[in-house]
Amino acid sequence: MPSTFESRCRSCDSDNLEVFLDLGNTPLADRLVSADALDAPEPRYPLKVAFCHDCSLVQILETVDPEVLFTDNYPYFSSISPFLLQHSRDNALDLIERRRLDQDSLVVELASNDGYLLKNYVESGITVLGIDPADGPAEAAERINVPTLCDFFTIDLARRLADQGKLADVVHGNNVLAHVADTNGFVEGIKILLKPTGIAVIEVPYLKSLIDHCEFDTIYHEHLCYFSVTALDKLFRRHGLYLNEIKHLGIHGGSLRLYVEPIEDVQASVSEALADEYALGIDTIRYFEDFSLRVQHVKQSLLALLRNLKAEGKRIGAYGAAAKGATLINFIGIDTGLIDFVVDRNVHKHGKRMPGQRIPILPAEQLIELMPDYVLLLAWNFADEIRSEQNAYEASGGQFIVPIPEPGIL
Ligand code: JHZ
Repeated sequence: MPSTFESRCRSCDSDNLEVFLDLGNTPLADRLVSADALDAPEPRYPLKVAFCHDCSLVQILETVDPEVLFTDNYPYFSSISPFLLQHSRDNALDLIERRRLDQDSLVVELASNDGYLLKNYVESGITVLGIDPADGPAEAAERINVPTLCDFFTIDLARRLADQGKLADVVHGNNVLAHVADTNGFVEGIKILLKPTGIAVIEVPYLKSLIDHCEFDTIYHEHLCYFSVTALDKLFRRHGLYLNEIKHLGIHGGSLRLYVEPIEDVQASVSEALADEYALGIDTIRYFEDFSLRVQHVKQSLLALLRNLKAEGKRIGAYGAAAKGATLINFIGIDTGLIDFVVDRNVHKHGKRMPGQRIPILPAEQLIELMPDYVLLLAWNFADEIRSEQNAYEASGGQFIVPIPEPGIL
């Protein structure tokens, strides 16, 4: 499977990159292994994380072909999480009010997945267009009346839409900016697609949260970039777009919602975040220098915890066949000798196995029947939601283990 090594910054094209974390060679995090592929070898790709000394962007150096990553059998369906659905609905309702959107407005979402966000606009009679290259989620969106173009968003597609008079009042892009190989092309495409009075509302996991909480498992080949406000501000300005406002969100271990417009009107939320990041030194390699050691510490202490429990004869399962779970188990070396199975609510994942370690994935309802002594929370970002769904498991004496920021029993 094709991949390319990048020696230049994905944002500013500098060659002044410095690697500060090497997670080894890992399999693709969302390439779950189906029963008929158990004998086939799984390709692995280097996972090295670098800092750009010129524009501060943190990024991985390997680009795996997006066709391989996101088209056939992409198993991620946003609508699995009620929390994410509510979070998205609140976002849409807020924008309908703030921007006074009506029947004449157009809202476009890049990476619209199964229509989890746009359906809220459809409900209000607002015209929408979803764009997503993954056929399974795109078909699911069509089934709930969210018109979806099954394609990658590129400058060319933005031009075609603009030529057809399809200019957007709002462009959404949640958890997609980090996923695109042509970072500048994607941002330029947003500029082309937006009305001069339009706004792009984009969510990205926040680099500061990743570093502070040691969320190294959120690093995998789908995520090419890891954003600070400092790096984002530079990226948007290069394309005549302005990061005017940000909100800090708890979702996905700590994210930013970015409000980006063709007109400059920078609010205090942005200037304060830039000042905070400068004070922390996020624009220098020093900020990242001890990260690799901290990651090694999590690896050793989680392995020790799981091995000790096994030595006591305990049975251990896991919850959440998440992409981040694939990084965690493969980097740490958690295999079927330690974890018997992973449960998950997503039916598209059942019957498959986790990449690399080949741990079987079962329906979430089976947890209470199988009743392992401990469950490693691979989807630790949804800990509250999962614990409330599985309260019978805890009530029956089961215990959850969190892997990060410090491995421990809840
Ligand atoms: P989840 C995803 O990563 C995908 P992942 C993507 N790469 C991205 O950018 C990030 O999010 C931000 C399941 N689950 O969403 C669903 C339950 O079973 O944290 C998922 O398989 N029961 C685009 O895959 C997994 O857990 C539940 O109650 O690392 C969670 O994966 C809930 C809430 C989830 O992200």
